[in-house]
Amino acid sequence: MNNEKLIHAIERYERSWLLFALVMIVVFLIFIGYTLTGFAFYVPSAAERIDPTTVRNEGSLFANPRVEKTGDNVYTAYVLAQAFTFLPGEIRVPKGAKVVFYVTSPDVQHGFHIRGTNVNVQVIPGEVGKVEHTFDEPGEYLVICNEYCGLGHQDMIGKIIVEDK
Ligand SMILES: [Cu+2]
Repeated sequence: MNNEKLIHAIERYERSWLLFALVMIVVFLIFIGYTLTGFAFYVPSAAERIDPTTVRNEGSLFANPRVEKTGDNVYTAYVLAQAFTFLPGEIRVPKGAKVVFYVTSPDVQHGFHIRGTNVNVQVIPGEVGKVEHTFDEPGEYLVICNEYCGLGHQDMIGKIIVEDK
């Protein structure tokens, strides 16, 4: 093989790899787009900033951690993730309800993961994290802190009860 032929052969080889990489990128983009539309994909967002030192004071959105009905089959939960509990410790909603969670921390960083769902938010003091989920299956869901927050971290567990009615 003379030099020129060899260079052409390499170019062809390179070109096929480039093409393969491009096809894979397109395939990945299609998969991501598909999950965005088909799997109740929800990106947690920072809803607003809040002063973590006064978040428990009267007048604050989180002074009284709670879940309330805010629409037709829509519930809004104001959750305080603190060392080492979630408030409210138990949230009750009916089956099929969409629950909008606002979560914040008065102390250190925590995690808010609802087992068996794709809800998984980092809870940062000073920020209100917003995430939503529709509970189609009745049952008990555990809320787990999955960001290390101190000695009680492994016991930081909450509960969501989805009632069948
Ligand atoms: Cu925690």
